[in-house]
Amino acid sequence: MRQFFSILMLAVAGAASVTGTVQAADKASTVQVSIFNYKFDAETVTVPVGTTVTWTNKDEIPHTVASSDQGFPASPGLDTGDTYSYTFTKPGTYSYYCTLHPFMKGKVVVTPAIPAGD
Ligand SMILES: [Cu+2]
Repeated sequence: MRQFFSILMLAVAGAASVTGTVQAADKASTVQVSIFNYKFDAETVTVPVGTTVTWTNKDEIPHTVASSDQGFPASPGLDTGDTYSYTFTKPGTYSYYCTLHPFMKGKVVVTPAIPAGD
């Protein structure tokens, strides 16, 4: 199980290709989210504040990344292979979707840099 988790973290560091919630590493870094097969993969990423999330369109058709509540600037149309990055500087939950395919939804959960004590 421990080994599986290590592999999981490597997958996240590369191109996130796991379903469900992904826990990022402690340090501020970049987290990759693939856009593939009309889905954001992973749909939910949990990252510490200061993390840059980079979306890469791996579909043959354009997609966008747009905040559901103006929590961050929307991407332009992303053609195949295009990327869009945003650095999240405030903790919170950022829901987003593709304006071309509104059923495509994702979420970035940004946690405080220092975990809250009891
Ligand atoms: Cu789309």
